[in-house]
Amino acid sequence: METHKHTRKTIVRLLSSMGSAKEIQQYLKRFSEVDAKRFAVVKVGGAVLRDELADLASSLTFLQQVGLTPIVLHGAGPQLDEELAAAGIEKQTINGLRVTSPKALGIVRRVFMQQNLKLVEALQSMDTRATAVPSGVFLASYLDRDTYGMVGKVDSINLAPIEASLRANSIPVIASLGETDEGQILNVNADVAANELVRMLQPYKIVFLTGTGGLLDEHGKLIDSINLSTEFDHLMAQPWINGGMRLKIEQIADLLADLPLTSSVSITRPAELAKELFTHKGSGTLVRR
Ligand code: X2W
Repeated sequence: METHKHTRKTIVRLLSSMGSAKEIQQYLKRFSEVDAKRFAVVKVGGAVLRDELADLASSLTFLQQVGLTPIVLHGAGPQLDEELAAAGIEKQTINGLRVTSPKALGIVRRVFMQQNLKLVEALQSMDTRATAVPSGVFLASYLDRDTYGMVGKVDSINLAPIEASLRANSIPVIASLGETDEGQILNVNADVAANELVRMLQPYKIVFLTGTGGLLDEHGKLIDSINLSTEFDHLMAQPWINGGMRLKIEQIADLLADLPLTSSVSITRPAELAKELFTHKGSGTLVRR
């Protein structure tokens, strides 16, 4: 009951932050004409699961209520930082990837499963159909065992669990765990996994939900849009672009280079997902090639 009230309130808030009814209808019509498998891939950072779970669940619920089923892929970075530190395992990353020992992998696996269920349960408590897909999607092999340990690179993608979920109009909630031919689970970076999924599905909408709600400039101000063809070199030369953001922009540039020219990537926050999808103005940062 409480959650229903919450949903209704959030939807009213979502709608009032959005554009005109005509504008929303236009987008709804366009999205409903897209093959269900190719509507949207939404990557959810671990920080969003920690800090904005209610907004996330409401926004995804709203999409289901208007007949759209996004494919959701999540990370668990901050939760892993916390649990690994609690186990006395020191954090080490190389090129933005977490070096993962066999002992750490046990924790990585458990934390991913917990976070996956947390989102699925938040959705189901709002009567939203969601399917837990904690592993089995990313067929992987060792990236470089000597350097990174139990970290995977994605070799191919098994769409079967995603398609089964979509056929039931249920939101597939996928964790970025990889699995080798031998059934060994590996730690895959969630941005990397999302990019591979996008390369394969070429969805209509590509959305990254982050704690910052977009890319921020040197003053912490949101950057509305980035046109990589004219701004990439200039952006990369800025001293205030930090490691994580640099990696993200580079990965998005690589991704967009593999997609049709008209593709773009949106980086926003859960409370503004509907605004991003259903208005001309959008929300967060829009990155184009
Ligand atoms: C990541 C997986 C989690 C992740 C890690 O261990 O942190 C590697 O780096 P976010 O919250 O989306 O950053 N894996 C190999 O990417 O989560």
